[in-house]
Amino acid sequence: MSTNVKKKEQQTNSEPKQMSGSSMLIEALANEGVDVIFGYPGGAILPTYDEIYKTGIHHVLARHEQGAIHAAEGYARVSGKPGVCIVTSGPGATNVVTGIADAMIDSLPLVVITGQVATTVIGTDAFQEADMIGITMPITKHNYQVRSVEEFPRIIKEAFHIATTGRPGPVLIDLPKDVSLASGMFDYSKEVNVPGYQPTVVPNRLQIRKVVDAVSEAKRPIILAGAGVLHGKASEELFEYVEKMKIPVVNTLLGLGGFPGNHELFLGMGGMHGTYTANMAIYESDLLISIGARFDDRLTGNLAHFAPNARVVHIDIDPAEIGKNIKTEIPVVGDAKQALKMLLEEDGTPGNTEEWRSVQQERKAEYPLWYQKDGEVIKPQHLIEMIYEATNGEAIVTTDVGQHQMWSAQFFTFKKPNRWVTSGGLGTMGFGFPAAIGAQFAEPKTPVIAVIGDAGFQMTAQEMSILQELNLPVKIVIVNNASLGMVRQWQQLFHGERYSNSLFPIQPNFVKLAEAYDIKGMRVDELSNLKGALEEMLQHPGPVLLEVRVAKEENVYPMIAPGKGQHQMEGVKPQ
Ligand SMILES: Cc1ncc(C[n+]2csc(CCOP(=O)(O)OP(=O)(O)O)c2C)c(N)n1
Ligand SMILES: [Mg+2]
Repeated sequence: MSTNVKKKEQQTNSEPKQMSGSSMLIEALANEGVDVIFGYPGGAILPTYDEIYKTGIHHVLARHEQGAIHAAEGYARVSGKPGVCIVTSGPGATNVVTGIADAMIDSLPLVVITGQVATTVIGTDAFQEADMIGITMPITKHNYQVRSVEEFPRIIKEAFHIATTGRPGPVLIDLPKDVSLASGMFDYSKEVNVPGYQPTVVPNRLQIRKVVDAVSEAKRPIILAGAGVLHGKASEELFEYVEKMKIPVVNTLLGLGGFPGNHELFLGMGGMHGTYTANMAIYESDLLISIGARFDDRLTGNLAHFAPNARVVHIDIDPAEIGKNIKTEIPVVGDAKQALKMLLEEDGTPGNTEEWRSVQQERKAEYPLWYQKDGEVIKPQHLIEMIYEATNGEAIVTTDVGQHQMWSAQFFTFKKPNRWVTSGGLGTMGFGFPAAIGAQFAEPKTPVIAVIGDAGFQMTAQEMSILQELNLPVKIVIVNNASLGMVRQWQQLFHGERYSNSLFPIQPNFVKLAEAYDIKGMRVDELSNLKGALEEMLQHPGPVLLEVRVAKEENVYPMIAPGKGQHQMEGVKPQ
């Protein structure tokens, strides 16, 4: 990756010394090993931006604060390190609220610094004042307002600790302008001690033994692997455990890549648009081992029909998840990696699952994901398969929200961890493109493809400025179905084909839009030209926007309709 921004050597100096609040922040970021921050300046945060100017710390200027925070999320998801975002008070801060909520529900470690008006005027409706502590209380893992410069180093230390340990999440630091200007002693301790916050990492051995016994008794076991496997860096242990115990695996949407998608025992994604094999396996299982998943409603469908005959093991670092949606027989509170290591140590024996596994193999062969090809019309599913082929499945894929997201989850086979970046819990349109920018910073050498809907792209398209400025080689593929495809699908199926505000008779010229930012723009509308276009896109050293006009009325199948159970999938077609 070649960028026009030069990064100064970061100094990590923890000798106590006198300095301003804003200098403390930059020093602390260097101490935390932060190599890039995403942000946007403004009045209340100006002292910090002055320090950014003086120190040359690597700052990426977004063109809307929402772009900055989604980039920080994409960076965090791919690198496993905390994403850092700095914005000003008032509108700058409220513009990052969606991203904070997104990071909270998808457990992404972020440290978000918002400028604030001076402590002397807080609460007076001062210019650009917004109560960020009140606003973000329910959507942050923790938040702080710095009331004096003396407490600032401790707060920064704690913020990074809280964001990255236990179940990761976003931590907000609200920094009043006078505090950032005040001078105090900077002593960046290596120790951190937050009373009342001691996440349980190592599971209880007795609970692990109960899992071992349950596995040896089970005839129809299944592992449901969620994002916790990725956050806990537990993919290798999961692989080893599955190979040893021969238990089939289902991934959640956010868990994709935590187990190789091309493995014999992988049954696909579960849930609303998952595979028939995966959902039926959960439905028929006698033992369901959930690792780092949270049984969200898009996964479970109607709870009354969810895994009705299964004993449930729930392994999660967050005790609040256990029993939240599903009755759990064997709770295991702890880190996914630790839990799997302990399960491997216990040396348990698998039950007799041969028949169960052969049922899964037959179903996989009989009910694959399918779509109908249609001459020169490009089917979106086919497009995703072709992106997979053109990149040998080695790319990082980010998506927005909608049909293209589900097709990407279905038709791109994720073989490795941290190659899949999507807004799962909040379902945030506008996420995918800026997240790709953050992903590219996390992995400069890996191709990053942002697969985005024609509507969602328009929510954060201004971030093409970052690609232009830094010559960042992100490839944008717009899956253009000239509609809010997922909304259109639901209106077709559940609202009597009344397409209220979901079709676009007129659209921007996406190619010209890219060209306005000096980005190579391409358009394809015939299948025979698609392969060549994808190759041209991938070979181009800089950023590219490729608009692909796809079949407009294609729907995502199979599907569990709202209120239905996992065994009631529609659009399942035997091969
Ligand atoms: C910020 C936001 N607003 C509204 C929605 C509701 N919504 C979900 S999918 C969707 C349509 C997305 O259209 P597009 O980006 O073109 O993707 P497609 O479904 O066509 O692939 C909408 C409006 C949302 N998820 N996020
Ligand atoms: Mg669309």
